[in-house]
Amino acid sequence: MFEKLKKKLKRVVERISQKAAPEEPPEAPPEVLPEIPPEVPPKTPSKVPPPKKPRKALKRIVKRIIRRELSPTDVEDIVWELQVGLLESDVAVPVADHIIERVKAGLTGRKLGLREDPKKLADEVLRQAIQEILTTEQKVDLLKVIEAKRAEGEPAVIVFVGINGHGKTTTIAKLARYLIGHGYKPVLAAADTFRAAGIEQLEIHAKRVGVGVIKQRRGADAAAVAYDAIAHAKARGLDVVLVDTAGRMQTDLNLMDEMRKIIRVAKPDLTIFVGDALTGNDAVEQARTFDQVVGINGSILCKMDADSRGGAALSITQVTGQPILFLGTGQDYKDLVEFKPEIILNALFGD
Ligand SMILES: Nc1nc2c(ncn2[C@@H]2O[C@H](COP(=O)(O)OP(=O)(O)O)[C@@H](O)[C@H]2O)c(=O)[nH]1
Ligand SMILES: [Mg+2]
Repeated sequence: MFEKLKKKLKRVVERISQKAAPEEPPEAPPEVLPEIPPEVPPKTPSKVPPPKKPRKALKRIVKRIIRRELSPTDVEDIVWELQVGLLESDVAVPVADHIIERVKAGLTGRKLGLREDPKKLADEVLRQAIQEILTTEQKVDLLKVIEAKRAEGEPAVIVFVGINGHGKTTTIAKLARYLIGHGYKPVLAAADTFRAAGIEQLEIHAKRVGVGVIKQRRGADAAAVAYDAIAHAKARGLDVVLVDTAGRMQTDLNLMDEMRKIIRVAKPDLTIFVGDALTGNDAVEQARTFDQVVGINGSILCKMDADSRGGAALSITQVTGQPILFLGTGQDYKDLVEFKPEIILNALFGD
């Protein structure tokens, strides 16, 4: 995960370390020994204290070694390299700018003591900036949402939106398995009625993880399928309805109308965007579009196992203002991890 971005950040850390490292003291001039004239009787030791000048000079050098301050030029230099690295990794421009501002603020005027490790300082400043952009005020706890609905005797309804082929159906199956593992009873709604394959794929996954599917024929009204599934869950006392939807390009106006209708009818407790991390900033733009049209409460990013650039993961939280809930880390149903900023930070700064 994030191999390329990790390499780039490592270079930035090295650059900071070099700039923040204490300067070597200037080489001392070769010692010139005064020639002692022969046969001169040794002088009696003088009581005059040694001249002050050399001591002062020595003090200045030591001070320079101990306190090497990063100049604005040093910082600009470092930040330039960081900016290039982030943009090459497909981090969204406003997010890259934010990281850079924080790094600038963290480095400018910083003085390093002799015993301080400049690499540690560099790591800390970068880590903190990235942690910030991965954290939202908005917190979403999926299990808590389900619990709260269960307390009301209602199923929690979760609608998944996103572009086809990016991992929505697989992720829904992974989540069903996850919820069953946590003692809940989910049911899936095959509201991707646009393609016959859409319904079949969901059924295949559902069978494998052992969860029921509510479906209608191909071309049926997607909102009606979601409605049926909710009614079914209520009648059977199930806890969660996971609604799969069609995902043509986000610019498709019919699709967006269909999404709005599903949301109006299903009144979901959560609407989750599922994106493909490999598409980088495109995934972030899709999330933003879905957010504008139907409002999302969070994202799930798939294919993290294959993503070497990290741009989507670093950008999506800030751009949408909504948290990442899970990461898809492989094609198996168990390959779903609850999101924590540390996962990203460890991938980027771990050994
Ligand atoms: N490597 C990897 N592949 C994934 C992941 N999630 C989904 N996929 C694959 O992405 C492809 C499309 O997934 P699918 O769920 O059908 O996408 P949908 O069209 O959005 O419903 C499938 O081949 C999945 O196995 C993931 O986290 N890692
Ligand atoms: Mg699908």
